[in-house]
This record gives sequence, structure tokens and C-alpha cells, in this order.
Amino acid sequence: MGERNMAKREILSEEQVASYAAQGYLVLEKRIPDDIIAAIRSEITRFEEEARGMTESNDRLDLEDSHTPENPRVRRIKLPHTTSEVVKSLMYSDHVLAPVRDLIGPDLRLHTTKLNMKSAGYGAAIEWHQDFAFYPHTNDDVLAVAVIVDDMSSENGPLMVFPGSHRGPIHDHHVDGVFAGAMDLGACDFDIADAVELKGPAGSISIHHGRIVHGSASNRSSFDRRLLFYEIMAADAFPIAGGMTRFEGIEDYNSRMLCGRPTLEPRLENVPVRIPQPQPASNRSIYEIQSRLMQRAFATESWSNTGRRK
Ligand SMILES: O=C(O)CCC(=O)C(=O)O
Repeated sequence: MGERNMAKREILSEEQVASYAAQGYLVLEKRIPDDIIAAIRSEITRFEEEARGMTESNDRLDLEDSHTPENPRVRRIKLPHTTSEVVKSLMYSDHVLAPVRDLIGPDLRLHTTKLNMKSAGYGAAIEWHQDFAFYPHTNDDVLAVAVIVDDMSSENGPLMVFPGSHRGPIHDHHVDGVFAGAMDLGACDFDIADAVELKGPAGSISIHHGRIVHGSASNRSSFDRRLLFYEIMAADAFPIAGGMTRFEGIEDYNSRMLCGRPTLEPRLENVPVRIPQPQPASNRSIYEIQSRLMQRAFATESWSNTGRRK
């Protein structure tokens, strides 16, 4: 971030860029047109039908623990840009890329996509974590854009962040010496009262920094809360060995360019890094690896459905 991106901003104001630098997140209301949101919802219905009859998660769909073949419950659609033209074309659009270019520059590469469902009544929680703990890079121009598919309020398990935590360390995400993809808030001196809920009407987007501490409670409300994530980094942020970024060589890596130009010269910055190793024996999704936590912040009786401690 900083000076190299100060030229020609496309849509963000000085204040928004400064706020992202200080706080590590932004919410842009009603950024995605209604017809695209409607098309994403239709795609979700198609994926949910695909889950009918399934007995276990596969490389496209991650199923809730309470899923049955007769009563399908999907908690995540994996890599939806590979199976949905709607999701793919939104990924390359200025609706998503213009604010990202304003924050981390013109040359952008895709890290991954996912659609977290958090369905009404049972949608699973995601424990507190930092994305950079999963995939450390040579610099931290790494972020996630979340497209809000359903109105997101305090009631239906909004994404929550700790403002400014992207300027702190990468916290320990291990349990018994094995990477567990979640951190112990208390041990890291966070007070839940300082967390901010990223709320907004359907069609809004939130953007959070790769180092920010974030998580979300389960959805006990009667309203779905679906979030479509595009995780993106500057083209000169290269993955550190041992992290969870997968690629098959430079051709594959460069095929992930979203805009601008690739490079073979990583930008090395003085950012904190912790290697997510060793990995657990089974690692099909964040939900699975976080299930090894001894104490789950969001699954205990002490949490209300607003994600606030009672
Ligand atoms: O869906 C959410 O609320 C959180 C998503 C997240 O942090 C993740 O999938 O890594």
C-alpha cells in the first residue's frame, strides 16, 4: 500500500483508503447490481440441489455436520468461479476489482474463491483467525473481498473483525503443535467488546486485510447469510514455502492474474510470518481443521446469536 498506489484512484476516496490502512477493513454499500445478486442466488440453488443424495463433502461442496442425503445442508461452495460463469465474470469485473486496485495496486492475482453459506437456523461458525496465518506471503498486500448475498445484520452471523489487528503479529493458530486454523482470543489479549460487525444490505461488499483477526458466529436466525469471497493479492506477493497456497508452477500461477501484469520479482517486506505447519492429517476445509480446537469461541452456550458474549 502507500505511495505507489496514490496515483489515479478509481472509486475510493482518500478517507476510505486511509481508513483501510488504519483499521484493516472497509464496507462499500450496494456495490453489486441487483441482477448479479439474483443470479448468484440462482447458482446457489443449483449447488444445493447437487448436494441432495451426497453422503460426504467433495472438492466442490463442503457439507454441514447435520447434512443428510435427504435433507441437504451445504456450508461452503468451494472455488465457485470454476463452476459458475456468474461468479467468474463478477470476479473479473470492476465491481470487485476497482476498489482492490485502489488499495493494493493495478497488478492483481487470485488466491482463491469460496461461498460461505451460513444458512438460516444452523449455518456453522468460523472461529477467530487471520488469513495470513494460512497463507503467508512476501508482503501483506493480500485481502479478501466478501460479496454480501443476503442482508447481513447482527442477527444472522455477520463477519466480525478486530479493527487495527492487521498491524499486529500473526498469532499462534496451533493446537498441540499442529496447525488448527484458529487462535485463542483470550490468550492473545483481545476483548470481544472491541470487535466490529461488518453489516450491510445485499449487494454490498466488505474488504478485509489478510492479517486482520476475524470470525463469525453460527446463524441461529431465520435469515440466510451467504457471503461470496474473492481472496486476492498483489501480483508481487509470493507465497512463503510451507503456507497453504497451492500452485503447479509459474504458468498455473500466472493464469490466476485478474488484471495488470505478472512478475518474477517478489516484493519482500518486513511483515510478520508464522508457518502453518505441520498440517493436520485431514484438511478438507477450515471447518474441519478448526474442529480440533479445545475451546470453541462460537459454539458454547455463552454466545448469543448476535455473536456477542452474553
Ligand atoms: O464466512 C465467514 O463469516 C468467515 C469466512 C472466513 O473467514 C473464512 O472462510 O476464512
